[in-house]
Amino acid sequence: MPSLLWDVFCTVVDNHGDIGVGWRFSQGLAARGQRVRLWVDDASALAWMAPEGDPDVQVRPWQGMPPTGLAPGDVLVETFGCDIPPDWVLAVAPRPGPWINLEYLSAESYVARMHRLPSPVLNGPLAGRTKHFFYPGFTPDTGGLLRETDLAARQVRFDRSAWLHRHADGWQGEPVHNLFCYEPAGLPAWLDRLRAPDQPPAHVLVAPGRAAAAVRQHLGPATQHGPLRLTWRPPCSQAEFDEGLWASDTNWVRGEDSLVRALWAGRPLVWHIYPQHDGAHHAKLAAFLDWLDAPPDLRSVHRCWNADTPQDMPAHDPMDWVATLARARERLLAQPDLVSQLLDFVAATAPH
Ligand code: TRH
Repeated sequence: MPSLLWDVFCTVVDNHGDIGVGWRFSQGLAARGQRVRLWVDDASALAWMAPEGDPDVQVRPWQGMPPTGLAPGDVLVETFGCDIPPDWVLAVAPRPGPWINLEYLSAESYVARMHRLPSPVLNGPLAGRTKHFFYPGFTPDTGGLLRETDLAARQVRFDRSAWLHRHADGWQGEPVHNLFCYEPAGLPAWLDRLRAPDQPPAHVLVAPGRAAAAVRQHLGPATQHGPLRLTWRPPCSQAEFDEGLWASDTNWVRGEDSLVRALWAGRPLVWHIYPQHDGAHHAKLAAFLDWLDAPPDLRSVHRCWNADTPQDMPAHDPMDWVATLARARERLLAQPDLVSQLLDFVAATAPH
């Protein structure tokens, strides 16, 4: 595929997933020889998420009126239905070309049905142009997941013990939980269980932001609580965030991007799904657990972790989930990644 200029649009709704996915996606394009303008309404999180930037990804402010005199781009990407105003479309893509609507990730069955469907614009200044839905997903009939070309090689080179000695304060070989969540109703009970005097030593790497605030609200700022040791993690780059997932025995992740990264880590994981007001996240979670072929105790733990009110978490040993997650990773590695699939799709739809 020749080097094209991609205009990727991203709105930060809340949390870090929108810009997190937008950045990984843009970098994935750049790694495959493409040039990207990433238009974002709030790029502040990139200061810690991607401090080194990327020479082939220009981060540009998406505010107000479009700048004049822009070089025309080749492909337009709207992430998560962020709805690019016509003025902007005409400024960056004066010639009609591929226009992709990159959607949210789900394991639900509608994804395969909707993936790649056209959505013609019927009215207004953009009438006659066509957007195409592009759905990430877990199965070969979807757009797949973001995955770097060198991911597996970096994982093989990774030195877990050295990483934990550097980043987990006072780590002495105890099992490590990586905690990146919202405010699960079951969090206080989970922490209380880990700190009970009869429990073996455990270490929790607490992600900054909402996870840290929720833990601090229950335990205060101290780092040692009986057998439980906490490390308050600072905000770090995506590369280091991923390494934390590779290093941990169990990854308690949330949202969209960290779930995918935990799947690549291939370690036991529990997902705190982004809650939607209409409760649609319950079906989304169930579909994911079905795809994962999750054993009953992993499903029960997910039910508790995602419940609106505290519920007793069943006895479980995350080590029992190792094979399930390893199999999931193998299945996913056998499928083409999202950026490669999108490049093929654009090559097939672009006017020749
Ligand atoms: O932050 P999130 O909860 O984002 C969510 C979800 O994507 C959700 O689907 C979306 O609708 C909502 O935002 C608006 O969780 P997520 O998706 O895992 O994104 C977190 C990103 O932050 C991910 O790219 C990893 C990155 N990160 C770092 O790079 N360093 C850090 O220190 C931390 C804590 C996160």
